[in-house]
Amino acid sequence: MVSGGARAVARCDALGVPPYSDMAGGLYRGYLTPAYAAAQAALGGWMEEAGMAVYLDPAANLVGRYEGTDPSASALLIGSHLDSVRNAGRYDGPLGIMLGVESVDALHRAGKRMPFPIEVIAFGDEEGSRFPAAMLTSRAVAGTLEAAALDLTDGDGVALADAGVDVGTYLSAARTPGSTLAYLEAHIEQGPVLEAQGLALGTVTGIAAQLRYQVTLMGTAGHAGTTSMPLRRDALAGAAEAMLAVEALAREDSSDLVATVGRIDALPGAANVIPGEVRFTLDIRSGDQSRRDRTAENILDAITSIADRRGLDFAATLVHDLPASPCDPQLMDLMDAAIAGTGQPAFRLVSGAGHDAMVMAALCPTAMLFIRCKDGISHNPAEHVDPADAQAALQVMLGFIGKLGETFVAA
Ligand code: HGY
Ligand code: MN
Ligand code: MN
Repeated sequence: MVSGGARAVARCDALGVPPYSDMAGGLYRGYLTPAYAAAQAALGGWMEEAGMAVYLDPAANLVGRYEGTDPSASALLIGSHLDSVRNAGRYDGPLGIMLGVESVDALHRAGKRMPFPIEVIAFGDEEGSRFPAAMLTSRAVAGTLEAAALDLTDGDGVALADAGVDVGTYLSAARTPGSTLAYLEAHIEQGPVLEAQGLALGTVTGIAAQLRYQVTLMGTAGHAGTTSMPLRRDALAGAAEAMLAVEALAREDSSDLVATVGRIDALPGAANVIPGEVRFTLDIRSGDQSRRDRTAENILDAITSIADRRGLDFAATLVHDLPASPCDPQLMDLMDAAIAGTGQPAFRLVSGAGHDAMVMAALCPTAMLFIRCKDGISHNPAEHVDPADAQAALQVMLGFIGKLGETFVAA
């Protein structure tokens, strides 16, 4: 018989191709796209088979609810995200959801109810790969999203309001404080630490602080053949210099600080036109928020100087500012104990990658379990997880849920 962990991996694989992907020959699943709807339909079926009542919340997150012995008790939420980056791996996000489904399936098959309901939540937008915002849907659930943040348009000019959600009721996805016992997220590590330690699993201590900007440099579009070099206001050449400054300033800091320009659009985008406008993303992270903010200021100052010297106009819009998010100390202890309970050594590590858990921390205590991935590769089709590691994670999640139940009854 296939283990629950192996089935979770197989389900992620099944969702890695059309119609669950918006691209042929690889995986891209954007928030509210046809592939997103298809993946929700498949997931809803799996949730029902696992004994859950399925519903869509006002932010188009799919939720499966498994009642506890006391339906009025606050719920344990288990989740991760269903969307992906472009040309993605198959496990970043979906694996945490599938392992949540498998956790409930195991309880259901054993005829077991916890003293609290369990809800498995598949968040819709974590990556920010369609609209220029990230963690939109967990921010809606955590109640930290403002109405103005819903004024979004994707790269094809489709407004969020026209993409299949009602922006008038979107914020009502917010859960009331106190209604959620805890949030548990299992996720591939997306880094090499566990593999280097020879460990399948680790308890996450916290998530690094993230800043994200959308940067615009404006020059003058002009004829590539007739505009002499001194007369040019080339926004793309300015952006190239700005990107090297980003890299140099991040390198100057020898801590965990990282800065990335991940996407660039040069307009009008023709071989014979000097680029008049360039837009690029800027992502800056560190476990130390003040270090992150200091470097961000230095980077923005450096780009301002480059723009001034080149006669370009410069604007940077803050997309998000996510504070460093420590996981709950008591839940970390429970996770360590659950790992030890399966005969594996407990091990703790920090997350440089962002997760919905960092947003959910505004609502309730959070816990994260990291699962080893091959060569630490993620955001890449080569992402790989050993089904045996996923099965080990499932055993730990069940141990964690059991221990949470004991704590709950004792409290
Ligand atoms: O950007 C991140 O860290 C996450 O993978 N969304
Ligand atoms: Mn990701
Ligand atoms: Mn992820």
